[in-house]
Amino acid sequence: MTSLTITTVATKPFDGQKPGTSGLRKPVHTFMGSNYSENFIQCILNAAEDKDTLVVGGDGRYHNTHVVQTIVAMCAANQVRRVIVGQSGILSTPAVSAVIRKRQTNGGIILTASHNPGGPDGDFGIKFNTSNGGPAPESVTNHIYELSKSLTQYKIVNNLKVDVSRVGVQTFDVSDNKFTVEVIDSVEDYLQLMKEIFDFNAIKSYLSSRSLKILIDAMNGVMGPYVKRILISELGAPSESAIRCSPLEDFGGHHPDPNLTYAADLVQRLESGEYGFGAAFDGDGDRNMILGKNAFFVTPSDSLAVLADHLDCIPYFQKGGIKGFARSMPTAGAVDRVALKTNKEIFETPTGWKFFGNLMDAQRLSLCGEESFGTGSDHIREKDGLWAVLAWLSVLANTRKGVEEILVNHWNRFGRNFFTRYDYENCETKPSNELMTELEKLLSGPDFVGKTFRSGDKEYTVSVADNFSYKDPIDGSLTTNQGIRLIFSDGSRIIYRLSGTGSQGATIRLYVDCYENEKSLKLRADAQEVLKPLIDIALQISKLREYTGRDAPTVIT
Ligand code: VG1
Ligand code: CO
Repeated sequence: MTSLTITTVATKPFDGQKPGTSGLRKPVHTFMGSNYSENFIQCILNAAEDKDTLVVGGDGRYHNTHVVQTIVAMCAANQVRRVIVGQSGILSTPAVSAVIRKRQTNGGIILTASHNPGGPDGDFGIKFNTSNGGPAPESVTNHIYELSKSLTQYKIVNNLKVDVSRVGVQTFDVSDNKFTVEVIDSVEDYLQLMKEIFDFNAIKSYLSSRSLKILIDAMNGVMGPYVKRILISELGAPSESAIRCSPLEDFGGHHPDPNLTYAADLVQRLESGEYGFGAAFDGDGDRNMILGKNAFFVTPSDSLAVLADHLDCIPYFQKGGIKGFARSMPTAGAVDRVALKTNKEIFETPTGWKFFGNLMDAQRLSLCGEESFGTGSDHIREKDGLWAVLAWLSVLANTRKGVEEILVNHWNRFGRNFFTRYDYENCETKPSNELMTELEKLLSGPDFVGKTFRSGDKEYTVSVADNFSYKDPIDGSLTTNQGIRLIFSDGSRIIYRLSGTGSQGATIRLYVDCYENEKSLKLRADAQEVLKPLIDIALQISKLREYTGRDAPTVIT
Protein backbone atom coordinates (compact mmCIF):
# COMPACT_ATOMS: atom_id res chain seq x y z
CA MET A 1 0.00 0.00 0.00
CA THR A 2 1.42 3.38 -0.91
CA SER A 3 1.50 5.89 1.87
CA LEU A 4 -0.84 8.89 1.53
CA THR A 5 0.48 12.31 2.47
CA ILE A 6 -0.98 15.04 4.62
CA THR A 7 -1.39 18.47 3.07
CA THR A 8 -1.53 21.65 5.12
CA VAL A 9 -3.69 24.29 3.47
CA ALA A 10 -3.49 28.00 4.36
CA THR A 11 -6.86 29.56 5.10
CA LYS A 12 -8.49 32.65 6.59
CA PRO A 13 -11.19 32.82 9.25
CA PHE A 14 -14.86 33.23 8.30
CA ASP A 15 -17.24 35.40 10.25
CA GLY A 16 -20.15 33.83 12.02
CA GLN A 17 -19.07 30.21 12.42
CA LYS A 18 -20.93 30.19 15.69
CA PRO A 19 -22.98 27.08 16.43
CA GLY A 20 -26.58 27.95 17.36
CA THR A 21 -29.21 25.97 19.24
CA SER A 22 -28.02 22.86 17.43
CA GLY A 23 -24.87 23.09 15.31
CA LEU A 24 -23.79 25.49 12.58
CA ARG A 25 -26.52 26.02 9.96
CA LYS A 26 -26.11 28.08 6.81
CA PRO A 27 -27.32 28.02 3.22
CA VAL A 28 -25.72 25.17 1.24
CA HIS A 29 -23.95 27.66 -1.01
CA THR A 30 -22.15 29.08 2.05
CA PHE A 31 -20.89 25.63 3.02
CA MET A 32 -19.87 25.06 -0.62
CA GLY A 33 -17.69 28.15 -0.59
CA SER A 34 -13.96 27.50 -0.75
CA ASN A 35 -12.60 26.33 2.65
CA TYR A 36 -15.83 27.14 4.55
CA SER A 37 -16.64 23.57 5.63
CA GLU A 38 -12.96 22.66 6.01
CA ASN A 39 -12.38 25.57 8.41
CA PHE A 40 -15.27 24.59 10.64
CA ILE A 41 -14.33 20.90 10.63
CA GLN A 42 -10.74 21.79 11.52
CA CYS A 43 -12.02 23.84 14.49
CA ILE A 44 -14.10 20.86 15.66
CA LEU A 45 -11.05 18.61 15.40
CA ASN A 46 -8.89 21.17 17.22
CA ALA A 47 -11.48 21.53 19.97
CA ALA A 48 -12.03 17.79 20.46
CA GLU A 49 -9.94 16.66 23.39
CA ASP A 50 -9.99 12.98 22.51
CA LYS A 51 -10.47 11.92 18.95
CA ASP A 52 -9.16 8.40 18.59
CA THR A 53 -12.47 7.27 17.06
CA LEU A 54 -15.23 9.47 15.63
CA VAL A 55 -18.59 8.69 14.04
CA VAL A 56 -19.73 10.49 10.88
CA GLY A 57 -23.12 10.52 9.20
CA GLY A 58 -25.88 12.80 8.03
CA ASP A 59 -29.48 13.12 6.96
CA GLY A 60 -28.73 12.64 3.26
CA ARG A 61 -29.44 16.19 2.22
CA TYR A 62 -27.74 17.86 -0.75
CA HIS A 63 -23.94 18.12 -0.18
CA ASN A 64 -23.97 15.34 2.49
CA THR A 65 -21.87 12.87 0.49
CA HIS A 66 -19.26 15.45 -0.36
CA VAL A 67 -18.76 16.64 3.22
CA VAL A 68 -18.57 13.05 4.52
CA GLN A 69 -15.52 12.54 2.29
CA THR A 70 -14.01 15.85 3.44
CA ILE A 71 -14.43 14.91 7.10
CA VAL A 72 -12.86 11.47 6.62
CA ALA A 73 -9.93 13.00 4.71
CA MET A 74 -9.44 15.63 7.43
CA CYS A 75 -9.73 13.09 10.24
CA ALA A 76 -6.97 11.08 8.53
CA ALA A 77 -4.78 14.18 8.61
CA ASN A 78 -5.57 15.11 12.22
CA GLN A 79 -4.51 12.06 14.23
CA VAL A 80 -7.90 10.39 14.27
CA ARG A 81 -7.17 6.67 14.15
CA ARG A 82 -10.59 5.34 13.15
CA VAL A 83 -13.75 6.79 11.63
CA ILE A 84 -17.10 5.01 11.68
CA VAL A 85 -19.34 6.08 8.80
CA GLY A 86 -22.99 5.26 8.13
CA GLN A 87 -23.51 3.47 4.81
CA SER A 88 -23.88 6.02 1.98
CA GLY A 89 -23.13 8.67 4.61
CA ILE A 90 -26.59 8.15 6.14
CA LEU A 91 -27.21 8.18 9.90
CA SER A 92 -30.13 9.76 11.71
CA THR A 93 -29.24 12.10 14.57
CA PRO A 94 -30.50 9.62 17.21
CA ALA A 95 -28.61 6.81 15.45
CA VAL A 96 -25.35 8.78 15.67
CA SER A 97 -25.94 9.17 19.39
CA ALA A 98 -26.65 5.45 19.72
CA VAL A 99 -23.53 4.48 17.75
CA ILE A 100 -21.28 6.82 19.76
CA ARG A 101 -22.51 5.27 23.01
CA LYS A 102 -22.59 1.64 21.93
CA ARG A 103 -19.13 1.71 20.37
CA GLN A 104 -17.73 4.03 23.03
CA THR A 105 -16.24 6.46 20.56
CA ASN A 106 -14.94 9.92 21.39
CA GLY A 107 -17.84 11.61 19.65
CA GLY A 108 -19.25 12.24 16.22
CA ILE A 109 -19.99 14.76 13.51
CA ILE A 110 -23.55 14.98 12.17
CA LEU A 111 -24.33 16.58 8.84
CA THR A 112 -27.78 18.07 9.00
CA ALA A 113 -29.77 21.27 9.15
CA SER A 114 -32.54 19.18 10.69
CA HIS A 115 -35.97 20.62 9.87
CA ASN A 116 -34.60 23.33 7.55
CA PRO A 117 -35.24 22.74 3.82
CA GLY A 118 -32.46 21.14 1.75
CA GLY A 119 -31.38 21.01 -1.90
CA PRO A 120 -29.02 23.36 -3.76
CA ASP A 121 -30.95 26.41 -2.50
CA GLY A 122 -31.65 25.02 0.96
CA ASP A 123 -29.61 24.74 4.13
CA PHE A 124 -26.76 22.57 5.30
CA GLY A 125 -25.43 22.08 8.80
CA ILE A 126 -22.63 20.52 10.83
CA LYS A 127 -23.02 19.44 14.43
CA PHE A 128 -20.52 18.00 16.89
CA ASN A 129 -21.51 15.46 19.54
CA THR A 130 -19.26 14.41 22.40
CA SER A 131 -18.49 11.00 23.88
CA ASN A 132 -21.74 10.78 25.86
CA GLY A 133 -23.53 10.86 22.49
CA GLY A 134 -25.05 14.28 23.09
CA PRO A 135 -24.69 17.66 21.41
CA ALA A 136 -21.51 19.39 22.54
CA PRO A 137 -22.16 21.64 25.53
CA GLU A 138 -21.78 25.39 25.19
CA SER A 139 -18.26 25.34 26.64
CA VAL A 140 -17.20 23.24 23.64
CA THR A 141 -19.23 25.08 20.97
CA ASN A 142 -17.93 28.42 22.28
CA HIS A 143 -14.40 27.04 22.06
CA ILE A 144 -15.02 25.97 18.44
CA TYR A 145 -16.31 29.45 17.64
CA GLU A 146 -13.29 31.12 19.27
CA LEU A 147 -10.93 28.89 17.27
CA SER A 148 -12.80 29.74 14.06
CA LYS A 149 -11.95 33.42 14.50
CA SER A 150 -8.22 32.92 14.16
CA LEU A 151 -7.77 29.76 12.10
CA THR A 152 -4.89 30.01 9.65
CA GLN A 153 -4.59 26.48 8.30
CA TYR A 154 -6.25 23.12 8.03
CA LYS A 155 -4.95 19.64 7.34
CA ILE A 156 -6.31 17.16 4.85
CA VAL A 157 -5.26 14.00 3.00
CA ASN A 158 -6.22 15.07 -0.49
CA ASN A 159 -6.33 11.79 -2.32
CA LEU A 160 -8.04 9.70 0.30
CA LYS A 161 -11.36 8.45 -1.04
CA VAL A 162 -13.47 5.99 0.86
CA ASP A 163 -16.15 3.83 -0.67
CA VAL A 164 -19.12 4.51 1.59
CA SER A 165 -21.49 2.41 -0.48
CA ARG A 166 -20.37 -0.91 1.06
CA VAL A 167 -20.39 -2.03 4.66
CA GLY A 168 -16.97 -3.12 5.91
CA VAL A 169 -13.56 -2.00 7.06
CA GLN A 170 -11.16 -0.10 4.79
CA THR A 171 -7.65 0.76 5.90
CA PHE A 172 -5.27 3.39 4.58
CA ASP A 173 -1.64 4.17 5.18
CA VAL A 174 -1.36 7.86 6.03
CA SER A 175 2.21 9.04 6.52
CA ASP A 176 3.14 5.53 7.66
CA ASN A 177 0.29 5.32 10.18
CA LYS A 178 -2.68 3.05 9.82
CA PHE A 179 -5.99 4.87 9.36
CA THR A 180 -9.22 2.86 9.47
CA VAL A 181 -12.65 3.63 8.09
CA GLU A 182 -15.48 1.35 9.09
CA VAL A 183 -18.67 1.68 7.08
CA ILE A 184 -21.62 0.40 9.10
CA ASP A 185 -25.22 -0.41 8.31
CA SER A 186 -27.15 2.81 9.04
CA VAL A 187 -29.96 1.13 10.99
CA GLU A 188 -28.52 -1.94 12.74
CA ASP A 189 -27.11 -0.47 16.01
CA TYR A 190 -30.21 1.66 16.46
CA LEU A 191 -32.53 -1.28 15.80
CA GLN A 192 -30.74 -3.40 18.41
CA LEU A 193 -31.10 -0.62 20.95
CA MET A 194 -34.84 -0.28 20.26
CA LYS A 195 -35.20 -4.04 20.74
CA GLU A 196 -33.60 -3.76 24.17
CA ILE A 197 -35.93 -0.92 25.17
CA PHE A 198 -39.34 -2.01 23.85
CA ASP A 199 -41.38 -5.18 23.83
CA PHE A 200 -41.29 -5.77 20.06
CA ASN A 201 -43.54 -8.84 20.36
CA ALA A 202 -46.27 -6.91 22.13
CA ILE A 203 -46.20 -4.09 19.57
CA LYS A 204 -46.05 -6.57 16.71
CA SER A 205 -49.02 -8.60 17.84
CA TYR A 206 -51.04 -5.43 18.45
CA LEU A 207 -50.26 -4.15 14.97
CA SER A 208 -51.00 -7.52 13.38
CA SER A 209 -54.35 -7.80 15.15
CA ARG A 210 -55.34 -5.03 12.71
CA SER A 211 -57.09 -3.22 15.51
CA LEU A 212 -54.87 -0.31 14.67
CA LYS A 213 -54.00 1.03 11.22
CA ILE A 214 -51.06 3.38 11.25
CA LEU A 215 -49.61 5.87 8.77
CA ILE A 216 -46.03 7.03 9.19
CA ASP A 217 -44.53 9.89 7.16
CA ALA A 218 -40.74 10.00 6.85
CA MET A 219 -41.05 13.26 4.87
CA ASN A 220 -38.28 12.09 2.50
CA GLY A 221 -35.75 12.64 5.25
CA VAL A 222 -33.29 10.25 6.81
CA MET A 223 -35.97 8.17 8.56
CA GLY A 224 -37.12 6.22 5.51
CA PRO A 225 -34.73 3.28 5.99
CA TYR A 226 -35.38 3.21 9.77
CA VAL A 227 -39.16 3.19 9.34
CA LYS A 228 -39.05 0.47 6.70
CA ARG A 229 -36.72 -1.78 8.65
CA ILE A 230 -38.20 -1.31 12.12
CA LEU A 231 -41.92 -0.70 11.63
CA ILE A 232 -42.43 -2.76 8.51
CA SER A 233 -39.85 -5.58 8.46
CA GLU A 234 -39.48 -6.07 12.21
CA LEU A 235 -42.89 -5.06 13.55
CA GLY A 236 -44.91 -6.28 10.61
CA ALA A 237 -46.87 -3.14 9.77
CA PRO A 238 -48.16 -3.37 6.17
CA SER A 239 -45.83 -1.66 3.69
CA GLU A 240 -48.45 0.94 2.78
CA SER A 241 -48.26 2.16 6.40
CA ALA A 242 -45.15 4.16 5.56
CA ILE A 243 -45.01 7.05 3.12
CA ARG A 244 -42.26 9.25 1.71
CA CYS A 245 -39.61 6.78 2.79
CA SER A 246 -36.92 7.52 0.20
CA PRO A 247 -34.36 9.99 1.53
CA LEU A 248 -34.17 12.79 -1.05
CA GLU A 249 -31.46 15.45 -1.25
CA ASP A 250 -34.07 18.20 -1.30
CA PHE A 251 -36.79 16.41 0.73
CA GLY A 252 -39.00 16.64 -2.35
CA GLY A 253 -38.85 20.42 -2.14
CA HIS A 254 -40.62 20.54 1.23
CA HIS A 255 -39.69 21.62 4.74
CA PRO A 256 -38.90 18.32 6.47
CA ASP A 257 -40.59 19.64 9.59
CA PRO A 258 -43.28 17.52 11.27
CA ASN A 259 -45.92 20.09 12.19
CA LEU A 260 -49.47 20.82 11.12
CA THR A 261 -48.32 23.16 8.38
CA TYR A 262 -45.47 21.26 6.77
CA ALA A 263 -46.93 17.78 7.27
CA ALA A 264 -50.35 18.89 6.02
CA ASP A 265 -50.60 15.88 3.65
CA LEU A 266 -50.37 13.46 6.54
CA VAL A 267 -52.91 15.46 8.53
CA GLN A 268 -55.28 15.34 5.58
CA ARG A 269 -54.94 11.58 5.19
CA LEU A 270 -55.56 11.06 8.90
CA GLU A 271 -58.68 13.21 8.69
CA SER A 272 -60.36 10.45 6.67
CA GLY A 273 -60.68 8.42 9.86
CA GLU A 274 -59.07 5.39 8.22
CA TYR A 275 -56.03 5.40 10.50
CA GLY A 276 -55.91 5.26 14.28
CA PHE A 277 -52.37 6.58 14.60
CA GLY A 278 -50.16 8.80 12.49
CA ALA A 279 -46.67 10.19 12.92
CA ALA A 280 -44.11 12.24 11.03
CA PHE A 281 -40.40 12.94 11.54
CA ASP A 282 -38.07 15.75 10.57
CA GLY A 283 -35.12 15.59 8.17
CA ASP A 284 -32.66 14.09 10.66
CA GLY A 285 -35.17 11.96 12.57
CA ASP A 286 -35.03 13.48 16.01
CA ARG A 287 -38.46 15.18 15.95
CA ASN A 288 -41.87 13.53 15.97
CA MET A 289 -45.46 14.61 15.51
CA ILE A 290 -48.16 12.32 16.91
CA LEU A 291 -51.71 12.23 15.53
CA GLY A 292 -54.69 10.10 16.49
CA LYS A 293 -57.78 9.06 14.54
CA ASN A 294 -59.36 11.87 12.52
CA ALA A 295 -56.05 13.73 12.78
CA PHE A 296 -56.47 14.37 16.51
CA PHE A 297 -53.34 16.41 17.28
CA VAL A 298 -51.27 15.62 20.35
CA THR A 299 -49.26 18.66 21.39
CA PRO A 300 -45.66 17.71 22.14
CA SER A 301 -46.10 19.08 25.67
CA ASP A 302 -49.01 16.68 26.21
CA SER A 303 -47.23 13.82 24.48
CA LEU A 304 -44.40 14.15 26.99
CA ALA A 305 -46.83 14.13 29.92
CA VAL A 306 -48.77 11.11 28.65
CA LEU A 307 -45.57 9.14 28.12
CA ALA A 308 -44.33 10.15 31.58
CA ASP A 309 -47.54 8.75 33.01
CA HIS A 310 -47.23 5.43 31.10
CA LEU A 311 -43.52 4.66 31.23
CA ASP A 312 -44.14 1.54 33.27
CA CYS A 313 -45.44 -0.25 30.17
CA ILE A 314 -41.99 -0.06 28.57
CA PRO A 315 -39.45 -2.76 29.57
CA TYR A 316 -36.51 -0.29 29.65
CA PHE A 317 -38.17 1.64 32.48
CA GLN A 318 -39.51 -1.48 34.18
CA LYS A 319 -35.89 -2.61 34.53
CA GLY A 320 -34.07 0.67 35.09
CA GLY A 321 -36.70 2.59 37.02
CA ILE A 322 -37.75 6.16 36.39
CA LYS A 323 -35.48 8.97 37.51
CA GLY A 324 -36.63 12.54 36.95
CA PHE A 325 -38.37 14.39 34.14
CA ALA A 326 -37.44 17.57 32.29
CA ARG A 327 -38.79 19.98 29.71
CA SER A 328 -37.44 23.05 27.98
CA MET A 329 -38.71 26.34 29.39
CA PRO A 330 -41.17 27.19 26.58
CA THR A 331 -42.71 23.69 26.79
CA ALA A 332 -46.05 23.73 28.63
CA GLY A 333 -45.95 22.29 32.13
CA ALA A 334 -48.18 19.22 31.66
CA VAL A 335 -45.33 16.90 32.59
CA ASP A 336 -44.75 18.86 35.81
CA ARG A 337 -48.13 17.62 37.05
CA VAL A 338 -47.18 14.02 36.38
CA ALA A 339 -43.88 14.58 38.17
CA LEU A 340 -45.71 16.00 41.16
CA LYS A 341 -48.08 13.06 41.32
CA THR A 342 -45.35 10.44 40.93
CA ASN A 343 -43.01 12.27 43.25
CA LYS A 344 -40.20 12.71 40.71
CA GLU A 345 -37.79 15.57 40.16
CA ILE A 346 -38.68 17.94 37.31
CA PHE A 347 -36.19 20.24 35.57
CA GLU A 348 -36.83 23.29 33.40
CA THR A 349 -33.98 23.87 30.94
CA PRO A 350 -33.26 26.32 28.13
CA THR A 351 -34.29 25.42 24.58
CA GLY A 352 -32.02 22.82 22.95
CA TRP A 353 -31.34 19.17 23.72
CA LYS A 354 -27.78 19.84 24.89
CA PHE A 355 -29.08 20.97 28.28
CA PHE A 356 -30.54 17.55 29.14
CA GLY A 357 -27.28 15.59 28.79
CA ASN A 358 -25.68 16.51 32.11
CA LEU A 359 -28.84 15.57 34.02
CA MET A 360 -28.99 12.21 32.28
CA ASP A 361 -25.30 11.51 32.84
CA ALA A 362 -25.85 12.27 36.53
CA GLN A 363 -28.73 9.75 36.64
CA ARG A 364 -31.26 12.45 37.50
CA LEU A 365 -33.30 12.34 34.30
CA SER A 366 -35.16 9.58 32.43
CA LEU A 367 -37.62 11.33 30.13
CA CYS A 368 -37.66 14.81 28.64
CA GLY A 369 -39.07 16.84 25.83
CA GLU A 370 -39.49 20.11 24.04
CA GLU A 371 -42.58 21.74 22.59
CA SER A 372 -40.81 21.73 19.21
CA PHE A 373 -41.76 18.09 18.62
CA GLY A 374 -38.82 16.65 20.55
CA THR A 375 -39.23 13.72 22.91
CA GLY A 376 -36.65 11.31 24.25
CA SER A 377 -35.14 9.44 27.13
CA ASP A 378 -31.77 8.64 28.60
CA HIS A 379 -31.30 5.66 26.25
CA ILE A 380 -29.30 8.13 24.14
CA ARG A 381 -28.45 11.83 24.39
CA GLU A 382 -30.54 13.19 21.50
CA LYS A 383 -34.25 13.50 21.05
CA ASP A 384 -35.52 10.51 19.18
CA GLY A 385 -38.49 10.55 16.78
CA LEU A 386 -38.89 6.83 16.21
CA TRP A 387 -38.38 6.09 19.91
CA ALA A 388 -41.36 8.37 20.60
CA VAL A 389 -43.47 6.49 18.06
CA LEU A 390 -42.51 3.13 19.58
CA ALA A 391 -43.26 4.51 23.04
CA TRP A 392 -46.71 5.63 21.85
CA LEU A 393 -47.36 2.28 20.18
CA SER A 394 -46.39 0.59 23.47
CA VAL A 395 -48.94 2.74 25.30
CA LEU A 396 -51.64 1.97 22.73
CA ALA A 397 -50.87 -1.77 22.79
CA ASN A 398 -50.90 -1.75 26.57
CA THR A 399 -54.03 0.30 27.19
CA ARG A 400 -55.98 -0.79 24.08
CA LYS A 401 -57.32 2.75 23.97
CA GLY A 402 -57.28 5.29 21.16
CA VAL A 403 -55.02 8.35 21.17
CA GLU A 404 -57.85 10.82 21.81
CA GLU A 405 -59.30 8.74 24.62
CA ILE A 406 -55.89 8.58 26.29
CA LEU A 407 -55.55 12.35 26.07
CA VAL A 408 -59.04 13.05 27.37
CA ASN A 409 -58.43 10.69 30.30
CA HIS A 410 -55.19 12.49 30.97
CA TRP A 411 -56.84 15.93 30.99
CA ASN A 412 -59.58 14.64 33.26
CA ARG A 413 -57.02 13.48 35.75
CA PHE A 414 -54.42 16.21 35.54
CA GLY A 415 -56.17 19.17 33.95
CA ARG A 416 -55.08 20.52 30.58
CA ASN A 417 -52.20 22.77 29.60
CA PHE A 418 -53.30 24.63 26.48
CA PHE A 419 -50.34 25.58 24.34
CA THR A 420 -49.66 27.32 21.08
CA ARG A 421 -46.58 28.57 19.30
CA TYR A 422 -46.51 31.25 16.61
CA ASP A 423 -43.43 31.29 14.38
CA TYR A 424 -42.60 34.38 12.36
CA GLU A 425 -39.96 32.94 10.05
CA ASN A 426 -37.40 34.90 8.12
CA CYS A 427 -38.07 38.36 9.52
CA GLU A 428 -35.58 41.16 9.20
CA THR A 429 -32.86 40.86 11.80
CA LYS A 430 -32.62 44.47 12.98
CA PRO A 431 -36.27 45.12 13.91
CA SER A 432 -36.49 41.63 15.44
CA ASN A 433 -33.56 42.38 17.72
CA GLU A 434 -35.10 45.76 18.54
CA LEU A 435 -38.37 44.09 19.46
CA MET A 436 -36.55 41.92 21.99
CA THR A 437 -34.50 44.81 23.39
CA GLU A 438 -37.53 47.04 23.79
CA LEU A 439 -39.52 44.27 25.37
CA GLU A 440 -36.81 43.64 27.89
CA LYS A 441 -36.65 47.35 28.74
CA LEU A 442 -40.41 47.45 29.17
CA LEU A 443 -40.61 44.52 31.54
CA SER A 444 -37.72 45.65 33.68
CA GLY A 445 -39.55 48.92 34.33
CA PRO A 446 -40.48 49.45 38.00
CA ASP A 447 -44.25 48.94 37.64
CA PHE A 448 -44.39 46.10 35.19
CA VAL A 449 -44.78 43.30 37.72
CA GLY A 450 -48.26 43.69 39.16
CA LYS A 451 -49.58 45.36 36.02
CA THR A 452 -52.90 44.05 34.66
CA PHE A 453 -53.61 43.41 30.98
CA ARG A 454 -57.11 42.96 29.58
CA SER A 455 -58.46 41.32 26.48
CA GLY A 456 -62.19 40.78 26.04
CA ASP A 457 -63.53 39.71 29.41
CA LYS A 458 -60.18 38.26 30.52
CA GLU A 459 -57.72 39.91 32.85
CA TYR A 460 -54.16 38.89 33.56
CA THR A 461 -51.84 40.29 36.21
CA VAL A 462 -48.10 39.96 35.72
CA SER A 463 -46.39 38.09 38.51
CA VAL A 464 -43.01 37.34 36.92
CA ALA A 465 -41.29 39.13 34.03
CA ASP A 466 -37.74 38.16 33.17
CA ASN A 467 -35.28 36.88 30.63
CA PHE A 468 -34.86 33.20 31.41
CA SER A 469 -31.49 31.99 32.61
CA TYR A 470 -30.41 28.55 33.74
CA LYS A 471 -27.79 27.35 36.12
CA ASP A 472 -26.89 23.78 35.29
CA PRO A 473 -27.45 21.82 38.52
CA ILE A 474 -24.61 19.42 37.68
CA ASP A 475 -21.70 21.58 36.50
CA GLY A 476 -22.94 24.97 37.70
CA SER A 477 -22.55 26.61 34.27
CA LEU A 478 -24.81 29.58 33.68
CA THR A 479 -26.75 30.17 30.45
CA THR A 480 -28.47 33.53 30.12
CA ASN A 481 -30.77 35.31 27.68
CA GLN A 482 -32.90 32.25 26.89
CA GLY A 483 -36.22 33.93 26.23
CA ILE A 484 -38.40 36.66 27.66
CA ARG A 485 -41.06 35.30 29.98
CA LEU A 486 -44.21 36.89 31.29
CA ILE A 487 -45.89 34.72 33.87
CA PHE A 488 -49.31 35.82 35.10
CA SER A 489 -50.87 35.26 38.50
CA ASP A 490 -52.99 32.34 37.22
CA GLY A 491 -49.90 30.58 35.83
CA SER A 492 -50.53 31.56 32.19
CA ARG A 493 -47.39 32.39 30.27
CA ILE A 494 -46.26 34.41 27.27
CA ILE A 495 -42.73 33.75 26.02
CA TYR A 496 -40.73 35.45 23.28
CA ARG A 497 -37.54 33.97 21.82
CA LEU A 498 -35.38 34.42 18.79
CA SER A 499 -34.66 31.13 17.03
CA GLY A 500 -31.09 29.86 17.05
CA THR A 501 -31.46 27.45 14.14
CA GLY A 502 -32.33 29.68 11.21
CA SER A 503 -29.76 30.33 8.51
CA GLN A 504 -30.77 33.81 7.47
CA GLY A 505 -32.76 36.70 8.89
CA ALA A 506 -34.50 36.18 12.21
CA THR A 507 -37.28 33.88 13.30
CA ILE A 508 -39.36 35.13 16.21
CA ARG A 509 -41.09 32.48 18.28
CA LEU A 510 -44.03 33.41 20.46
CA TYR A 511 -45.18 30.75 22.91
CA VAL A 512 -48.41 31.03 24.87
CA ASP A 513 -49.88 28.63 27.37
CA CYS A 514 -52.44 28.41 30.13
CA TYR A 515 -53.87 25.76 32.42
CA GLU A 516 -57.48 24.72 32.91
CA ASN A 517 -58.86 21.95 35.07
CA GLU A 518 -62.12 20.05 35.22
CA LYS A 519 -63.80 22.83 37.18
CA SER A 520 -63.57 25.18 34.24
CA LEU A 521 -65.24 22.60 31.97
CA LYS A 522 -63.06 23.63 29.09
CA LEU A 523 -61.04 20.50 28.66
CA ARG A 524 -62.16 19.74 25.09
CA ALA A 525 -62.04 23.34 23.88
CA ASP A 526 -60.06 24.54 20.90
CA ALA A 527 -56.61 25.72 22.01
CA GLN A 528 -56.55 28.73 19.67
CA GLU A 529 -59.82 29.98 21.11
CA VAL A 530 -58.83 29.44 24.70
CA LEU A 531 -55.52 31.20 24.16
CA LYS A 532 -56.82 34.05 22.02
CA PRO A 533 -56.91 36.70 24.80
CA LEU A 534 -53.33 35.88 25.76
CA ILE A 535 -52.19 35.96 22.14
CA ASP A 536 -53.79 39.37 21.67
CA ILE A 537 -52.02 40.64 24.76
CA ALA A 538 -48.72 39.12 23.56
CA LEU A 539 -48.98 40.90 20.21
CA GLN A 540 -50.02 44.13 21.85
CA ILE A 541 -47.23 44.21 24.45
CA SER A 542 -44.49 43.37 21.97
CA LYS A 543 -45.80 45.45 19.06
CA LEU A 544 -44.88 42.43 17.00
CA ARG A 545 -46.95 43.47 13.98
CA GLU A 546 -45.32 46.89 13.91
CA TYR A 547 -41.76 45.55 14.22
CA THR A 548 -42.10 42.71 11.73
CA GLY A 549 -44.70 44.04 9.35
CA ARG A 550 -46.36 40.62 9.61
CA ASP A 551 -50.08 40.23 10.12
CA ALA A 552 -49.89 36.53 10.71
CA PRO A 553 -47.27 33.96 11.68
CA THR A 554 -45.70 31.60 9.14
CA VAL A 555 -46.50 28.55 11.24
CA ILE A 556 -48.97 28.02 14.06
CA THR A 557 -48.58 24.97 16.26
C1 VG1 B 1 -35.44 24.78 17.53
C2 VG1 B 1 -36.39 24.32 18.62
C3 VG1 B 1 -35.64 23.62 19.73
C4 VG1 B 1 -34.84 22.46 19.14
C5 VG1 B 1 -33.93 22.97 18.04
C6 VG1 B 1 -33.19 21.87 17.34
O1 VG1 B 1 -34.54 25.72 18.07
O2 VG1 B 1 -37.11 25.41 19.12
O3 VG1 B 1 -36.55 23.20 20.71
O4 VG1 B 1 -34.07 21.85 20.14
O5 VG1 B 1 -34.71 23.66 17.05
O6 VG1 B 1 -34.06 20.94 16.80
P1 VG1 B 1 -34.72 27.31 17.85
O7 VG1 B 1 -33.51 27.93 18.45
O8 VG1 B 1 -34.84 27.51 16.37
O9 VG1 B 1 -35.98 27.67 18.54
V1 VG1 B 1 -33.63 20.14 15.39
O10 VG1 B 1 -34.63 18.86 15.22
O11 VG1 B 1 -33.91 21.40 14.25
O12 VG1 B 1 -32.04 19.87 15.51
CO1 CO C 1 -34.02 17.54 13.88
